[in-house]
This record gives sequence, structure tokens and C-alpha cells, in this order.
Amino acid sequence: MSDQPYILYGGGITRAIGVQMMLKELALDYELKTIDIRKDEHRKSEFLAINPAGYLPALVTPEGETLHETAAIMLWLADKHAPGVLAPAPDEADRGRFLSWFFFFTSDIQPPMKRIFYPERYVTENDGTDAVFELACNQARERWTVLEGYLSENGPLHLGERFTVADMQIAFWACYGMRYLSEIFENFPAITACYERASAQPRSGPLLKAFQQTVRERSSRPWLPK
Ligand SMILES: N[C@@H](CCC(=O)N[C@@H](CS)C(=O)NCC(=O)O)C(=O)O
Repeated sequence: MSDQPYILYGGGITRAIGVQMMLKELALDYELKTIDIRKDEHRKSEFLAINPAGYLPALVTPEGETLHETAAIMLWLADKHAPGVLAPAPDEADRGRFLSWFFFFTSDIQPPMKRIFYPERYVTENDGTDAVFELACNQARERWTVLEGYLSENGPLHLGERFTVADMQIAFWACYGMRYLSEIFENFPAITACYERASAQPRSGPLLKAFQQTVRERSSRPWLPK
């Protein structure tokens, strides 16, 4: 393997935190290059040359390959650097259940979450954004409720006591969502318990807790949990 570190394009309040947590959890060397989405740096030609999809994060491997899609990168890192540890191996009984919930999260919970953050992209008239925002919040809340139901029966982690990359994904998104869906921490005890287990991980936990703190500080919403 090459001696080059990984290069992670991310920073700020973005889902790059999930990849960063994985790099920490696996004790891998990496360099973080901050791309400021508030300044539209992710739309500039320099960044589009790295990730033509125009989103954060992107990860350049020591071998020089560029990967994108947060969940794909997280799972790829787990399979590559700790096979069968942070994700059940393909021949393990838990693999199917793991993949179901991992993909439920990316395919079902993330789309309404994205609409919450960018409602203006889903309207043709400017005056429809409030309705899109409200509907997206309701849809996201309903999907988080499905996860809450599953975790309350099978938790605290999504495979009971076994910590995987899926729990990291749930945990950082619970923080991320705090900006608009206060009740993720206030009203979803099973998801909160999963977050707490993830935040107690010695390697990646401190990063997760710092991320939660940053989201809390950047949001002016008075109802955020202390
Ligand atoms: N499906 C992609 C979506 C990535 C994504 O939407 N990233 C956000 C940051 S969390 C972003 O780049 N937003 C800027 C934009 O949508 O213009 C993934 O999960 O990695």
C-alpha cells in the first residue's frame, strides 16, 4: 500500500463527517481539505474536476482514486481496512439486515432530509418553498419514526450490541438533522441511545460529539437540546 494519506474534501456541517469518523475509527492518516459550500466552492471547476457530482464529500485514496457518495465511501473503508468488523462480512448472517437498514437510511431518510436543507430546489415558483420545507420535515419525521420503532425493539445499536458503520451514519445524521428536526433527540429515545453508543466510541466518538456541538452552536433555534 502507498504511504500517501487519504485526502478528504469536506468540512463544515456536511456529511463528510461520516467519512472523517470512519477514518478516525480505522486510525487511518488523512488530510482534510475544506470546501465551503456556503461560498459555492463545491460548484467551482477546481472541485468539479475532483468530484463531477458537485457534492461533498469526496475522498482521494492513497492509490489516487477518487470516491464519492458518503455511504459508499464509509462502507468501502470498512470492508477494505477492517473486513467483518465495522460491517458484517458478505457471508455473515447479519449482512442482509445490515444492508437493509444501511440502504433504508441512504435511500429513504436522506432524500427528505436534503429537501429540508434546500426547499428552493423543489419548486418552480418562489412562494412554494415553505410548503416544500414543511412537507419534507413531515416526511423525514415519519421515516425517522420507522427507524425509531426498529431500534426500540432491536437496539441499542442497529445490530443490538454490535457497532457498525450503520450506527455511525444514524448518529451523525441525528446531529445533522437537529438543525430542523429537534425531536430527533427530544422524542426518539432509541435513536438517541444509538447516538450515545456511537459517541462513546474511543476513536470516532470525540469527533461526533464535537460535530453535535458545532451544529448546536450554528443553529439559532432556541429549542435545541442542551
Ligand atoms: N448523495 C450524496 C449527497 C451529498 C450531498 O448532498 N452533500 C451536501 C453536503 S452534506 C452538499 O454537497 N451540498 C451542496 C449542494 O447540494 O449544493 C452523498 O450522500 O454523499
